[in-house]
Amino acid sequence: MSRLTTFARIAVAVIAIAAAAVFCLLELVAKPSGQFPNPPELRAKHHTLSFTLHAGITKDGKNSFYFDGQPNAPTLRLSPGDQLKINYINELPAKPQESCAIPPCMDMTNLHFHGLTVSPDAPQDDVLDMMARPGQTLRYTVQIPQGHPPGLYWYHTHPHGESHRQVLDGMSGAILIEGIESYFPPLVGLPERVLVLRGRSVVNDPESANLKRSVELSSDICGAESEPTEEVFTVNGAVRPQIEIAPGDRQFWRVVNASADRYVDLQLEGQTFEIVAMDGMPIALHDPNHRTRSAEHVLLPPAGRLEAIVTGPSAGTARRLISRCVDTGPDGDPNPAMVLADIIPRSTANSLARAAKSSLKPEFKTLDLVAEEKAPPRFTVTFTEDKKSFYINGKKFASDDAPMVRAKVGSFQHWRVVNATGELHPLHIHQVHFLAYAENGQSIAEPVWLDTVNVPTGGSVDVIMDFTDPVIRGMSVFHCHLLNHEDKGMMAKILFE
Ligand SMILES: [Cu+2]
Repeated sequence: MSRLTTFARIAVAVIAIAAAAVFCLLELVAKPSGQFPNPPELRAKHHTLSFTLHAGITKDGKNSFYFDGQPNAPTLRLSPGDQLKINYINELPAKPQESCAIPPCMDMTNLHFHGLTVSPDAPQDDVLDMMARPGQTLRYTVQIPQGHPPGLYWYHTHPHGESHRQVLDGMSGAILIEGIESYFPPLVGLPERVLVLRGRSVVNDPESANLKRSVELSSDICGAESEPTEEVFTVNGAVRPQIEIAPGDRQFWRVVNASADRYVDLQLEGQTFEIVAMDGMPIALHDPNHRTRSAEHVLLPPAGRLEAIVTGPSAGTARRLISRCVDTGPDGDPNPAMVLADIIPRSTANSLARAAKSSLKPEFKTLDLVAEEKAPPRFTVTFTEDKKSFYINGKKFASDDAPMVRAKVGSFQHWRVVNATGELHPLHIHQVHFLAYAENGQSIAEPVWLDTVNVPTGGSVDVIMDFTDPVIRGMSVFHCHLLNHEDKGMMAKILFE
């Protein structure tokens, strides 16, 4: 600071005051202490949510989003029809302090709005041409369509070659498109929890042994794992926090698996999830007669989201929120069972926001896709890998690639995704959702609309892509959402035309 001129000091003060003013305007909701809080939130006002987000380095040398001077990523609340404006300033060092999947690291960064059906062209959800080098700023203006489904989405960085490191370090946050209670009115009045699950690397962490012990659930070998686990899960940044819910109380939980490369098989011990939405898509939207589904546990691949009603366990019973063991295959990374949080039987009265009644008019889409399901696939995605690289249809991604596939806007298309490797891979496609209806050639009992789907080892998944919305026109991508694999080539371009 001693080298700052008086002018620079004044400028810093003016910027700080301006930032504080913006901060107040945006109504950052801090929750009372003593209860496990939701992440801070920003709400759109007058149909616009506008703020500045920084990329920087934390005290311990990790990449991080900074909002309002704090290493934090606010939850963004918008309604269909709103505009999201983000000034994203890259203040990462020109000389990277960490290693990344494809050296040398460049500390480039950008934003992806995962799952949103918005334009893939700049200044919207463009991960190909919008890229900030250290010192540069990106200005996003993302128009949320009027008819956008309400639900949980998320934002994270997406620079090819460096995505894994940045997302593993925690560069991610939740996006809520408001109005889900219009599809399931019993949500009105329920306390809402936003739970952002991230992986935290314990490699080179002096606390590694303690951290691993604190979340350990079973000493059994999980699947084919042969190496020690390298990550523990955090919930809203905390390792094994305590989450309050009074016995018998119902809460609406909105959970995103924001880890870079770890699966979550989510279970609340002794309880059932009443599933309202998956990957931001209300179950009711396509199935008005069966507005929820129930499940003991739910597999969330990296990037997957679950929105569900949970009920507080009876008093005196210790309950935990856990991830069950996920066998990622003989070539996969260890993904052992882990405790995510302890459930405390205590009232949350007044400490959590409650869903208000929505004025959104639900639009139901009961589609008959049987003919397309029975038709042969119009495109097949095959995942392969060798010791160094990862491929889609034998091709390793390069930024100057032509599109691998072109899709006419206005159609539903049967795609098959084949996993010809010895480990799991989750397929994600930008801009659109798809109906996953068959696994390994067998019909799925309850087909589900997703934007990220797990593809079993040596197996396949059949999906119906929804390319009907004209807003998606432009160059987009699909890729494996184990971001280490995406960085090492498992991505391809698609032109929506
Ligand atoms: Cu993969």
